[in-house]
Amino acid sequence: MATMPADRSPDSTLAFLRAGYRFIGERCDRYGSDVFQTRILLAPTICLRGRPAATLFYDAERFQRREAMPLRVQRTLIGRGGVQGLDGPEHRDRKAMLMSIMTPAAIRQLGQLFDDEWQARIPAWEGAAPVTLYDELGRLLTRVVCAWAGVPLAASQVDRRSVELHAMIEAPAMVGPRHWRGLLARRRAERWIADLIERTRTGISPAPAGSALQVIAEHRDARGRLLPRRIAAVELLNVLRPTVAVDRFIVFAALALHDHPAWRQRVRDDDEATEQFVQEVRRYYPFFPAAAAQVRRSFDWQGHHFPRGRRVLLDLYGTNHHPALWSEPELFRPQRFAGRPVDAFQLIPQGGGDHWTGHRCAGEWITIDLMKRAVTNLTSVMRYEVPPQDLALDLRRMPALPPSGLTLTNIRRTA
Ligand code: HEM
Ligand code: MYR
Repeated sequence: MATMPADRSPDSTLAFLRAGYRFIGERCDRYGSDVFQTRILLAPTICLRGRPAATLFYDAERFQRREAMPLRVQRTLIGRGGVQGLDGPEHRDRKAMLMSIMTPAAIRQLGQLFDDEWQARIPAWEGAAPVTLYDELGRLLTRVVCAWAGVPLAASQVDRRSVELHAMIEAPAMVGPRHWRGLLARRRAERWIADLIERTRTGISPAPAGSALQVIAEHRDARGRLLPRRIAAVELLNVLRPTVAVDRFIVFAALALHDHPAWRQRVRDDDEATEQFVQEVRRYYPFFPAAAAQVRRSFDWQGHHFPRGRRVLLDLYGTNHHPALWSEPELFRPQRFAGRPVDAFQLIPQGGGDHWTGHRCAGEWITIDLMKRAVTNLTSVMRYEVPPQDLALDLRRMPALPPSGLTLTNIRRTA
């Protein structure tokens, strides 16, 4: 049995928080190995990156998700009792419920709402002083996803709910006030949505046919039982929160257009180029750093022992930047995706493997669709200038965002 390289320090949690997205990759480079062992939150943890590792990580015979996510991530970002922590038949059933929402027609409907709202906002932006794209998109996506999902949201509540959904996304890797804000936001948002589920079930607030609200409120498990309303709330928030989080990817897309202006012309009226551009944004920019699982039964892999119960982290960012998988991974080059099918274990910003049978992101198609529409709106529907500002991405901060939130000036509608 080979000895797995191991961090020497008794606990690397602080080092992880300090190093951010490069934590696993830096150590893999240093040890010359895509597998090493460390301690995070005091628990022994095996870190992995690369394509063979991703293929292993998504083998549900070997790994389970029960209790795999650190409690601090559950209490803020993903909630407790939701699909992310289920295994086996229970996971299949819950995942099928969520995937049933993601039909091509429903995705188109969400995209249409998004385009309509974006274009309706342009006059307000035209008149205004500098517009911060991140803030605008956060509120816009909150309104759009609630309307699409059948969740009533008064105009006066948009800011508040948008702040709550963002607080959950910003909290998991933070200590102090940012973390506490995420804890509080999750409690409030779960109460809001659990009440709505109750009112929907009793007929006080009927859900639009086919909406995410209806699907989740009325879902029955294999034994014919409705989901407990708090769990139904966690699942509906699993649709609302990450759709709002697409604002970060759209800011990254706008940043990429700014840094690589030749692509502004290429993506215009060219669906293939837009697709390549969006895939490269998802590969290149840092978002979800790592996925977590737990060894279900002991096994050996590539000469290394994986004992039962051991926590395992798969480096999503590091796999998307792996030098053996991507030529010049630190360059932004959308053309790398030209004429090449996307492999299920190589480009994994939203997890790898299969959407139905595994834990791959349920909202990946929504994400890609919204990003493509955003790129079209930014290049073919309006023009703008990007004044001097702090756009430096700090990879130590999870989740990352350019500090300015991307400020735009002189916005004009062009189409
Ligand atoms: C799971 C990333 C958008 C719903 C995941 C996972 C990642 C991820 C890394 C976990 C994969 C794993 O555990 O193996 C992202 C990123 C997004 C995004 C970076 C960009 C904003 C969305 C959207 C939705 C969504 C738009 C829904 C509308 C989910 C759900 C799961 C999930 C329900 C749990 C799947 C399961 O455990 O089976 N996402 N996601 N995500 N995502 Fe996303
Ligand atoms: C979602 O809302 O589910 C999708 C986007 C959230 C990404 C937030 C990433 C923050 C850092 C999480 C650390 C997890 C480490 C295992």
